Amino acid sequence: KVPAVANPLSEEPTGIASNINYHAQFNPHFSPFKFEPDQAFFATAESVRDRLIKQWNETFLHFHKVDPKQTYYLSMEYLQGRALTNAIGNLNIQDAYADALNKLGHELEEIVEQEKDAALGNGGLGRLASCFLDSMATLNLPAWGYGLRYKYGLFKQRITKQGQEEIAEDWLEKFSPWEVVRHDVVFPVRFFGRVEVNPDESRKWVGGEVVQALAYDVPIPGYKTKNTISLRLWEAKSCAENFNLFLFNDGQYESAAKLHSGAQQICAVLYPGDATENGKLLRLKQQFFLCSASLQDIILRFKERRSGKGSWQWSEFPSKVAVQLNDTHPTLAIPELMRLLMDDEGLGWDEAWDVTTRTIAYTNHTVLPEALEKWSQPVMWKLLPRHMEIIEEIDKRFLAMINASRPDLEHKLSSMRILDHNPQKPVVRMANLCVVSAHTVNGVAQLHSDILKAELFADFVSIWPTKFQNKTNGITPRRWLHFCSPELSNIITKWLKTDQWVTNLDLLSGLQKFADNADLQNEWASAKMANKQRLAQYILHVTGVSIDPNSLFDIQVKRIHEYKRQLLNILGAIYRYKKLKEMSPEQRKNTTPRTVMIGGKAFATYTNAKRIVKLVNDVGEVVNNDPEVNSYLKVVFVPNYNVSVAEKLIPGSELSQHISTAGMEASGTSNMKFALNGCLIIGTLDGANVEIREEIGEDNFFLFGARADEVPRLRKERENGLFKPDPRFEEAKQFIRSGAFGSYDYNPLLDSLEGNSGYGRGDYFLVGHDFPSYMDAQARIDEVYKDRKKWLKMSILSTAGSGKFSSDRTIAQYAKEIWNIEECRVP
Ligand code: DL6
Repeated sequence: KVPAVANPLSEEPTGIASNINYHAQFNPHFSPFKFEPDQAFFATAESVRDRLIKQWNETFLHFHKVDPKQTYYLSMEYLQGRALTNAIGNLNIQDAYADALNKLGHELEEIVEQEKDAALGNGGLGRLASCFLDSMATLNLPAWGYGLRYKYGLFKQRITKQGQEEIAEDWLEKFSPWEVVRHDVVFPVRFFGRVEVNPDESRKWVGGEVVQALAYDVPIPGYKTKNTISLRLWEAKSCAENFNLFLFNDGQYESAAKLHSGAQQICAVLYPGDATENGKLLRLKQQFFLCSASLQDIILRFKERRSGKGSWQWSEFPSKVAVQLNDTHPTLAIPELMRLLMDDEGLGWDEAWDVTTRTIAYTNHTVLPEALEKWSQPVMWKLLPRHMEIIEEIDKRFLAMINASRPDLEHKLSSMRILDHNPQKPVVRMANLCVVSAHTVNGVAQLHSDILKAELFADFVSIWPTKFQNKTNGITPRRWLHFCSPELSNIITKWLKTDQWVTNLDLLSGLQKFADNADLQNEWASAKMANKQRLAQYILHVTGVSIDPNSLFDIQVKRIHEYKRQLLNILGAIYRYKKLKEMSPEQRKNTTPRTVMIGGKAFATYTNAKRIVKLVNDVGEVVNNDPEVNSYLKVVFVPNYNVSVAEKLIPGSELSQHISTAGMEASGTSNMKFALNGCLIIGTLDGANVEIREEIGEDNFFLFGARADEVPRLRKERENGLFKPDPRFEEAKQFIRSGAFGSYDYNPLLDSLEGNSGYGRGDYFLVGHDFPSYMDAQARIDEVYKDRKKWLKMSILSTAGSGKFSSDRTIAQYAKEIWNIEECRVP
């Protein structure tokens, strides 16, 4: 009944419905005779994309005209998740879309569930990049993201009797309705080859393999603004000349297409396993591919925008371009920018170095030694010979600078240098290259930035004391409260008498004065209960386990890693189970019923992480099927944790665990999402927990565990045999060893918690040390939960104290204190 002739930009439900209908009938992806939910999703998304493209074009033209200084965020990861709810929410047309879909016989809630997550990232670092894009657009900043268009993003996790199984996740299986391929934006990217020296001493990188980088733009709309920025993702492709027709006609199909398939490998998967030499080479190729394509594009845009404005100088580049490196993964942007400026544009070293160092800034996201990238020098010489020359020169000049001006640091040079010439394993230290070359280096939470300055980069701080900053991470309040928990969002708007908090999160502090108000508490409780019921249905659907919405919902979701200590959580649950078993039925009635939910993916080759996944599942199997206690405790492993699962879990949570060994979690961002949603935190003084506790008040945070500054001493004491384990800890481990959770051999995992030192032993992550204070904090939680009013007050205060953790605040600080860019709003 809906006419197929559409005004693509109508905001009326009938006009929207006809635009959806138009896409369903006239785009060639599906048969026009069906309109099942998945077809409806694609048609709906395409109709939204029409609006985004218009806004994207207007934004691009406006930036082009104004020519402001623009930021380019280079990241190997973006965890975008689903886009539909976010897009129609930011465009403020959700209701009209819901009505339009009703006219077409569908429910918006059902349609949004059809979308696959775009999971082009592993965890916090990638999700942070996506939150940042949302804030850049919302703040009307001239800023773009650059990344790679992986065919297979983060793997799908399947749980079997053996534990975690990884399956390739084909998010492009049908296609992505959000991206726009730009056949006119293609750059050549070279690998291997050799360096030719010209008679005038200038150099040219020639030969080797050349692949094409093709741009795909994903429009990123800001909230209630026309500004729509770009996430430009590069795909690698080969050109027709690289296809050997002669060999193909000779039946040698693989040889004929060798260069083609080589190009396709580059963007085939997010983070290819790097245990083999081939895997390492591929990862390095990916990093360079991102850097080279992005910088060629940035330079071209700079020239285009400048050329309309009379004569210009290269020295103006840093006043028009800021490049932010998201961790060390895009470090090759440094030598690539140097190469492009010197070899292609003819600048001398000093001028190129001045431009590069005034353009590039670096964010560090980890102090874990194994995560600090080091690339083999021989591999780099082979793949990127010209870049290695440049890196050598940077290293040489750094050395000379220290020798000339800081002789007191000479004995530190072996660890400060960019090139580590260890004859067994010569490597390039990417973090050192970033610190030497970037104008600003920042950590991602105050504690983390302090640790960077006091430990990891202490010697560099003594040379460049003003180079180091802190930028505490943040999350977008749109996705992580306004859209994922509309009930709570409405209550907040009602009590604050404004919805301005969605873009000015500090306004949440206005809830503090109502924290004791019985009416607010009742509304709060019913919104939470509705979210818990929805979550319970989801858990039943994906695991078959029925959970009680009246129990305390206790959630830990994040990548599985020993330092994040999911093992501490499950050992606590095991101890709780054992005690419940020992209680009389009467005693059990006095306990606080709990549902412990743990979710997260383990890296495919990380054996202990996979053992932890298996253990959580095995414990759940026993506990959930034990009729004596299963109304007091359930343990659920939430499979395939990703952004859209998080959007269901977080609104329904009441307690969440952020329990890493102090000093090891750079920031954490899910802690912010949970606190914003009125969930109480049990946590250590680690990463952003420290600031969350300061903001929401220490009475509203369940603190336990060693502090970061105590950790080295505790490890030493342990090495010296001075650690005395708590009997509860011993009991929990012994219970597993007794076979209470099946016959799987958990001894290697438990052995990591035993002994005083040694590889895979010695409890490096201090689970044993922190166990008693963790259990005491858990006992306090059980007591407070019985006092409904107190719990609700704490929950309201958690939300009220979360204003600081908006990514709008973080990005505004980057814009002012690192990038020096200003708002450029589309009129
Ligand atoms: O800054 C985003 C995110 C932090 O919140 C996490 O604490 C931190 O672990 C993560 N870092 C990384 C880097 N690699 N490692 N490990 O993912 O960054």
